[in-house]
Amino acid sequence: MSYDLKGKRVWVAGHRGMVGSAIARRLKSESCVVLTVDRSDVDLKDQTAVRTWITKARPDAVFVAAAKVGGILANDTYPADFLYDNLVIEANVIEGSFRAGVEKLLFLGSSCIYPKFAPQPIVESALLTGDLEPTNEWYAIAKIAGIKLCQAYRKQHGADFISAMPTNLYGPGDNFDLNSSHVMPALIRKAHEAKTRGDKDLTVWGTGKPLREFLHVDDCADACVHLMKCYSDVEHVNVGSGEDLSILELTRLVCEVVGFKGGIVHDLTKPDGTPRKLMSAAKLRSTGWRPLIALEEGIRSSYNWYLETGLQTQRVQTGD
Ligand code: GFB
Repeated sequence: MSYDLKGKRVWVAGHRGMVGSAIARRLKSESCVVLTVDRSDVDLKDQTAVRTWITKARPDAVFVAAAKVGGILANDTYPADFLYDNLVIEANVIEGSFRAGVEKLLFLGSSCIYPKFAPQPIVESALLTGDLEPTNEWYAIAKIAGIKLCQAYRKQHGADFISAMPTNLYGPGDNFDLNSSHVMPALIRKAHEAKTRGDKDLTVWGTGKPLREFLHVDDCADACVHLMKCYSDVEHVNVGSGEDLSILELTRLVCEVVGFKGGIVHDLTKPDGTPRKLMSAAKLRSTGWRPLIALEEGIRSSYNWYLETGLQTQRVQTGD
């Protein structure tokens, strides 16, 4: 089964976000017409606005990369926003796409859809086999609903809607705000600031023992385009690197790349979250895809992006 993107009108919903912008960059080499719309023109939480826009824009294919995202603390602090916003955005985009006769749609979820204590590495069939991790169950429930919505349109109407579940992503366009970010950009910023100030220590949240898998967002975008072209089935597909490391090991690696030589201390008032969520990469690998960006190389390029672009944004936001 293959879907040719050549000459197609392809809507990247969420093109301002880290994942959406990476998909839009990746699509430049696909000879397709990339469609985007800014939030100021169409609020994806507004069903009428979404339906009207899709009818006019006539996309053939859609990547649903629009979502409210954040790290462990943001997820735990704003459960209503993470559940409601994500449910409404995905429902509007998926239903609107179906109504407008979209030929192919790829919905992006997250590795947090799996049970907190799922056997590792986590295979796709582990979905809905146990309780979720409480710090992000709201986001997880919304993402599970998105997978089910794609499956429901396939079952009821034969729509070719598929889902991809990326692991923890990082890269250009990441959020470096320490309260709402994921661990990778937080550590890059903390290590940079600690080095610049000449601090003795850098503080990591939690015990440092949780294990996490990381994938560069450009690899994720490449996997999504690959799946859009070659995958067409009910079950979602894990998108990961197939390798994980502890938060403490990650902290050491980031400090090495950034050049911070001080110590590491732990803030045990912050949550650890799920102990481990290494996803099985077997299904995606069996389709012939593999990641190209090694972790250290990815951290180095993310740090460079932070120095060249992220820091400027931060200065504008804080008025420094
Ligand atoms: O990336 P992160 O925020 O999210 O945190 P999750 C991963 C681990 O890093 C946790 C630790 O054990 C954190 O306690 N950590 C250490 C830190 N220092 C820091 C820090 O300075 N900032 C942050 N943010 N973490 C998210 C979910 O879970 O993963 C989302 O909440 C989503 O729903 C995303 O699924 C991919 O990996 O725990």
